[in-house]
Amino acid sequence: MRTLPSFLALVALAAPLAAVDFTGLPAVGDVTAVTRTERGVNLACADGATVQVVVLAPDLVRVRTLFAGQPAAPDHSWAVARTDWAAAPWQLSESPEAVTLTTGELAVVVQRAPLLVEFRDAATHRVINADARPVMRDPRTGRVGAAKRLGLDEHFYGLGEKAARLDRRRGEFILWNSDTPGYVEGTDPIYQSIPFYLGVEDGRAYGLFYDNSYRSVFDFGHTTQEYAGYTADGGVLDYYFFQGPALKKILGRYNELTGRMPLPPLWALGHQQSRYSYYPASMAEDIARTYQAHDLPLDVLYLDIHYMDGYRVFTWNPTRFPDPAALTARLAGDGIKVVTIVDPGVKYQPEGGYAVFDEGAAHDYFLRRADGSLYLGEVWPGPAVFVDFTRADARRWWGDLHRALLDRGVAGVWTDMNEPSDFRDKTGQSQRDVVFDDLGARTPYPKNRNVFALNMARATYEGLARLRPDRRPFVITRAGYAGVQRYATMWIGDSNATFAALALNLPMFAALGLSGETFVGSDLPGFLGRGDGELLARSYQVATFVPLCRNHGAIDDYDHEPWRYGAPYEAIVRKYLQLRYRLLPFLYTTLEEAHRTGVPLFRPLLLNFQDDPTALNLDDEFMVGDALLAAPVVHAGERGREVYLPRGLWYDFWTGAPVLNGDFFRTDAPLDHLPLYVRGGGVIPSTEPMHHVGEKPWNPLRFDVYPDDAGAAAGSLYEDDGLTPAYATGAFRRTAVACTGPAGSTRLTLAPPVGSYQPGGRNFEFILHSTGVPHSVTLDDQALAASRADASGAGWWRDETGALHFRIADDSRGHTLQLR
Ligand code: MIG
Repeated sequence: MRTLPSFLALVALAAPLAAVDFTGLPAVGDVTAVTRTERGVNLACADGATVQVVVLAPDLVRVRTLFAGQPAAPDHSWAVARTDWAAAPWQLSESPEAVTLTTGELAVVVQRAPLLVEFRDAATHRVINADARPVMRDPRTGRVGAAKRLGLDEHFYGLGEKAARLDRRRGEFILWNSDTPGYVEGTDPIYQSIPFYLGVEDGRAYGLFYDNSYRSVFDFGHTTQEYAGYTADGGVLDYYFFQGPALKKILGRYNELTGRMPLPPLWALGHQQSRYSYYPASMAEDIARTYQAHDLPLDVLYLDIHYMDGYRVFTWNPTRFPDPAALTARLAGDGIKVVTIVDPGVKYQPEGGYAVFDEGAAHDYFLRRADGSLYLGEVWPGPAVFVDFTRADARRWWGDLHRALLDRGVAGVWTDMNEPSDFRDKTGQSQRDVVFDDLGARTPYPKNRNVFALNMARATYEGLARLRPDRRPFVITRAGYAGVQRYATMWIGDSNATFAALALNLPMFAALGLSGETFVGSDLPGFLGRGDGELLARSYQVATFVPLCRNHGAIDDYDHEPWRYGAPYEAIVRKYLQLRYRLLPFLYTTLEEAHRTGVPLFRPLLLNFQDDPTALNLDDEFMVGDALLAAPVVHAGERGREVYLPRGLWYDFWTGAPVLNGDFFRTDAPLDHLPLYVRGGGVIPSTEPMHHVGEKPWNPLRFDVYPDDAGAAAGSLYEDDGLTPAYATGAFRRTAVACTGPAGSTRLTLAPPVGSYQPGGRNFEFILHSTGVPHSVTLDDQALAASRADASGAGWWRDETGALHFRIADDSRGHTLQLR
């Protein structure tokens, strides 16, 4: 028996190569001439190729190779959101051996023969990253390749959605959007393709974005220790190099290049319930009512494919949902929003009677094969056609079709199956001859599959924004490519309801955050299978801090709603959902930071503690923003675990007790307990729990202040109307809170709020953790009276944990509390 697995492994090795393979890929020729351009150089090569080096910013350089004989293609990318970069000063110097471009931060040294590009730190001249070989292209197949030198202790992150550990070192990954239900760690590829990665060595980071949507392979020292290799099955070799050394800085630039996540409606952070599928309408209402009866918060209810008439997109099944507008209105009365699924496959109905097919066919919006025949796939409605989302007119038409949903009160759209999946052949092999318009260039399927979902999400997002300009669109997608964050939030597809899958959630969410996608989530407690109450409880403990918190389950599985597992488990879910709603001010503030800076909400420790080697591959803890650290239990039967806290002062979130660390320690974690810590120096805004977002105003608004070992802390609160795009034009409010030490003369300052949004009258409550009892407290130099928690008006008191509370009215002004 023992020989069987290794025999299978041998068979697997003999299977078609997944490995990065440079055979048959000739290298670009040596540099023969250098031409200065406005923003860089064009390097003419002996074989007729041109390598363009373009300085976009002091820390961002694009390297684009136009190989000899490569068909000219327009300089266009569906991923890139920004092409107008302010001029960044740079200098050119040439020697017989090399051409060097120097910016404020980078020296790009191009060796002439062979042509090798090296990125150095402009100040220290240290090599950050360098070609191991010249770039390559096979003129016969069009495959392109690149190889970068591999540092002995270099670690790799990113590539978006991968069912793998956080650190990609020694791994090898394929980018080819694929419908892979029930995937496990190691299944590759899965739904999304983000060809962006980060390299980190000795605490310093750089980023590389290979903007090519063809099927590609990334090899981080899997095949050889010589290089980190990259190949793509066609297209351009066009990459962007990001200089750090700070990871957060790189993410900021990546966010600028590929576009920011717009803020979703605040209710997107609420708890969501889905099932494949809720029908008829009365069942959806029963679920909503049961939520209320069980005192469990709920913001969103999903309708999966059975709401449609024969799986025809943009229709309603008249028997199951005779009056969808009445349904959404009744649910809205309880604060519950409805999100409906929309699949890309349009039922092929040439006999007429289905307007979506008729209109699409009349305008010739559906994809065709090279021989001119319609591309017919097989999905839920049976034979189906697919829209060419590379066409602006088709996107606009598709976007407008959402009127059939919005007019009936639907609040958001869930786009599924957009790899695109086709039951006849999920690999895409037999679709290779499908042609996309692609801005008139008429490019083949292999270039377009990975951007299909991106363009569909764009059509959906822009449609919702157009049809309902006073509301922020909410779009959720399964597949995607770089830049998808501009249009959609995502979930990680058909995960298993197992502890192994729960453990895998953590590196998956962390890697997505390191790849530009902050609004991520997974089905609770896993899509396939039901799991048990223990899995449910542990899943919700993680999901408390995951942007998309959605319970969902497959058609043939037992019910997944929180009350189906028994009262003790339901109570745990309630506890954590209440915590989530309490922390909405913190979660929303952190989400807005992600929107603005590209630094994700859900973070691997590495992102906040880049210099800490222990954080390099820590897969079972995560941080929320830079203040909270969660060490969830993700294994069955465990009632305790090892926790690592980086150096510094931390606090136990539940008790407020200080924990001084820089090491691993063991902690108890009974089933209802999530080990949760606050970094000293952090400020956490929170409010009262509620049943849905917007049930009541955030009053009181609490700021839990956790001083660091010098007595200092700082943080802020971001608010806006949570619903409209007005935030983008200044209708927000930012409130900064700071604490300065030392103990004995602590001062808390509330800065005057910034921004035009007016939240209305309310109280602020500051909770200062870990300090002695003051003799006196002044508010703006006037004595602040001692008071009690259950009293009203301004005052201060001490609670049973020893924390000090200070209550003041929010009068839209700055204030200072001085303790002595
Ligand atoms: O697997 O629409 O990932 O969330 O419930 C079948 C039915 C197609 C896949 C999605 C899943 C959804 C299901 N869909």
